[in-house]
Amino acid sequence: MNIILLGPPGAGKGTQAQHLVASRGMVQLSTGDMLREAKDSGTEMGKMVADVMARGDLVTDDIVIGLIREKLEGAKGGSFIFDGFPRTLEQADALGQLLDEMGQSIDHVIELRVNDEVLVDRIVGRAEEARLAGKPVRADDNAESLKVRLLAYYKQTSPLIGYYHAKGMLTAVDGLGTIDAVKDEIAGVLDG
Ligand code: B4P
Repeated sequence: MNIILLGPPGAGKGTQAQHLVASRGMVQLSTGDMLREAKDSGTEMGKMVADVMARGDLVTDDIVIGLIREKLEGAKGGSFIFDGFPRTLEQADALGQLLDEMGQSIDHVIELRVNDEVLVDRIVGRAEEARLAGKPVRADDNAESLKVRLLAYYKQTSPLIGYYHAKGMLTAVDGLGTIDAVKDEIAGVLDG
């Protein structure tokens, strides 16, 4: 089973993906994690994307699609969770084609619905928690970058809701509940 977790920044895509990895042995493909890894290890590509990510803008489609292609080609099967990918219609088309070539498809697209006030609280809260624990704070976890991230979501990513709804793949889940409540709702969709 392959699924896409769709939703604005801080909706809980990464959080829920990790639960699915632990509970179902699925394989998490997070483009955010891949890009942060490239940035932290100082690769050429990492240097190119660092400013874009810190600002809160989307990285270009060709870079992100390239990362996913590489992961899928290197994978030895398994059930994939696409976490934070696709984020544009071009990425969605590319994913469809890549899976098609592998004889696979997307089974569920889960849209995590959370309002902007809660998103801001969560992201600012995560930055505060990291600061208190003496851990590094994500360069884009601040009020200014978050504004740009939300704009990018509404402008470039939210059209995917209609795109997948038209294909009959989309289920919206209330992302406002506790982490466990959201986890149960997602399990209901996958097992239902
Ligand atoms: P991502 O890494 O995908 O980050 P995100 O959207 O901000 O986070 P997510 O929704 O996973 O939230 P999380 O679970 O962490 O992207 C970062 C950047 O990378 C993008 O802005 C862009 O620049 C670039 N990028 C990534 N993919 C791209 C693509 N495909 N194309 C172009 N650019 C791309 O949760 C956040 C916080 O909320 C955590 O502290 C968590 O504990 C808390 N939380 C989660 N669920 C909760 C709940 N139910 N209740 C209370 N708290 C909760």
